[in-house]
This record gives sequence, structure tokens and C-alpha cells, in this order.
Amino acid sequence: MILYGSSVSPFVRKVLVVAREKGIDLELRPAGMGRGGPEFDEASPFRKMPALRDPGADHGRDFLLCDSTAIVTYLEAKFPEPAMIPAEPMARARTIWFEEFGDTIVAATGGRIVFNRLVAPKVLKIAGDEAVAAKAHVEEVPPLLDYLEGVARPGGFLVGDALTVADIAVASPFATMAHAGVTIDAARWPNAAGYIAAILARPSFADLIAVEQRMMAAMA
Ligand SMILES: N[C@@H](CCC(=O)N[C@@H](CS)C(=O)NCC(=O)O)C(=O)O
Repeated sequence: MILYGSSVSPFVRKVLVVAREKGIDLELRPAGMGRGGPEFDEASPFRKMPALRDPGADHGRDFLLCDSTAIVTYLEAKFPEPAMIPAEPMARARTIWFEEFGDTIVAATGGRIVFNRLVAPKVLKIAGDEAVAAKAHVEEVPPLLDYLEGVARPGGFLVGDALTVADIAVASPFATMAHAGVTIDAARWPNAAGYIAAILARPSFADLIAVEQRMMAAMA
């Protein structure tokens, strides 16, 4: 299967980590921000990453799908083990809440920081608005960490005793924000800091982040 996008995107990284944890082979093809060409446009009508192509899966035709949540839903149904979305009703519902929290609330704050500090100056070659980034960093990130401090624990998982897409979706935007200078003060948020650090240390995340860091260094 082919995934279009860049792993610096929290949504693309979320899908890549889910796939790696499940042992699914995904080929990452650069796309988004003007890249990807017609094959990406065909899979992602609004040109957002990630998008997936499963060659021949739809009665011989390629199955095309965009949006990280839709793609994770497809992968979960096609490759059920290990489960990234629990079956028990309350665990499943809480997993979807945390996925939504990561994808919308955390990623929206991260987007204001990352767009102005990285995407605008380094990718689009236009000036970023550091005032917008700094405001999000100083005013919006702490409430996210205050919330996580109450629901997470170092080395633990957000739902039950195993990794789910909840952990992947919440940790992924923090990995992207780290590229833009957002660190978590472990003295102020010991649970949140220890929790995020342990999730991002898993090989499924760490291998991608190492590649991204080399890419960032080359762009500097
Ligand atoms: N809800 C979507 C969000 C996808 C998204 O916003 N991707 C961003 C990158 S982080 C993108 O492709 N932006 C480029 C654009 O909007 O043109 C998902 O979960 O996949």
C-alpha cells in the first residue's frame, strides 16, 4: 500500500505509526504542499495529507482514501491485530475521544506554531508570524498539558493497558511541535512529560522522528 504525505505532519505520522505497530508495509510517497502530482490528487480531493492507495483492493481497482482517521479505520478493519481501537464500548468511545482531542485540539494549537515557525519560512519561503506562534506556545500549550497531566502517567497508556490510536494521535502532534521548539517541562507536568516521552520513544515513532530531525537539520 502507498501512503502519500510527509511524516512531519501529525496525521501522516499517526497512520505510519499505526501501520508499523500492526506490521503493515506502507510505502511513503512525498505529497502535500504542492507535491504529489495527479496520483495524490486522485486519492485526496482536497489535497490534504495523508492519503492512501491500496492497489487492486477494490475489485481489481485501486482503493483510494484520504483522512488519517478514515485510513486508520480501514487499516484496523483489514488488519485487526494488534487492535488499535478496542472493542469494549467504553474503551472504544474513550479511544475515539482522545483521537479527536489529538487530531483537532492538540493539532490545531500545534498547527499555529508549526506553520509560522517551520512551514511558512522553510517550505513556503514566506515570513511566518512569530507572534501567533509564541501566543499559541505560551497560552494554548499549557492547558493541553494540564489536561494530559490528569489523564496520563509515565510509561502508561490513555485507554487500558495497551497502545491504542488514542496514544498515537495525542503524542504525534507533540512530535511535530518539538521540531518547532516546543518542549514539555517535566518539573511542571511530570505525568504528561513522562507519558509523551515514552510513547515517542517507541521504535514506531522514534525511527520516523530521527529521519525528520535529519531533514530539519538539512533545511536549517
Ligand atoms: N483531518 C485530516 C487533516 C489533514 C490535514 O489537515 N493535513 C495537513 C497537513 S498536517 C495538510 O495536508 N495541509 C495542506 C493543505 O491544507 O493544503 C486528517 O486527519 O488526515
